Amino acid sequence: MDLLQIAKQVAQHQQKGQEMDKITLSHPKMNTDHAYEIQKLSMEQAIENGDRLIGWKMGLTSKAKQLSVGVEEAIYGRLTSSMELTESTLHVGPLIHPRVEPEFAFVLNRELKGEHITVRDVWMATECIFPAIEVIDSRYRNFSFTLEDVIADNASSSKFILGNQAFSPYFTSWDTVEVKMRRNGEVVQSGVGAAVLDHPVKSIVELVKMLNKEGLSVQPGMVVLAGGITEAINVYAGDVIEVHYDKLGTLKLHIEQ
Ligand code: 0L1
Ligand code: MG
Repeated sequence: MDLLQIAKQVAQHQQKGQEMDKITLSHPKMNTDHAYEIQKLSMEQAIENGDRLIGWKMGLTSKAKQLSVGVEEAIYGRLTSSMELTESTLHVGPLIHPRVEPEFAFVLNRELKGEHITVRDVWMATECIFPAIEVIDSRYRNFSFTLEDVIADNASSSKFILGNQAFSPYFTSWDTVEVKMRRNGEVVQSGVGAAVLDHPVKSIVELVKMLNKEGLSVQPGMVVLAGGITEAINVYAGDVIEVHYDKLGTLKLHIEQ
């Protein structure tokens, strides 16, 4: 299996917003180690073309999410500078079948690494937390994939936006924050922070442990999306998405062609 060749194809589909066949159809022996290597190599392609690694995301962190895509474990992906939206508008023209989900984003102020990482280590290293919206856009037809496929496709990462206001990690109990997502004024999803591995901080612990297996770490200044608080919803040009985070305010995303 030529992992670099596969990674180049994945990178092209990600860059052009084009659907592709599941890699496991042509490479049924691909395992999760291969898949994370493909993810790394494909993101290196993007970085060679001018993008920059700015953080990590955790995906499939809730039972509901795992059930909805038929995958039974949390995964991680890489976030790059070109994924960050700086205006509250998402252009769906270049994307395939985007979905959005509310998340919390942790920003770290010191390196986090090692298999013995604790919740305390994460709190000591957390500079601030933002309410955030993640846009996922699987490159596979019908959002249908195996665990290995979705890892190789950078955990469906596409775009993300952070709120304007950062919060102290001690501002609230993040597992109790209630979240409501509206599409064009109608509530379409609601959830609570505990949906993310019982507490979003545990997602950061899990990420550090997973990265450690690859000899990687979370660097100071990096942003980490902890995982979806509700199920993701499809979005279409003309939609207005509003996510209300109890006590933290509301994030709006205008969906345009
Ligand atoms: O961020 C996520 O939880 C998505 C991970 C990949 C699975 C999917 O595309 O739904
Ligand atoms: Mg997510």
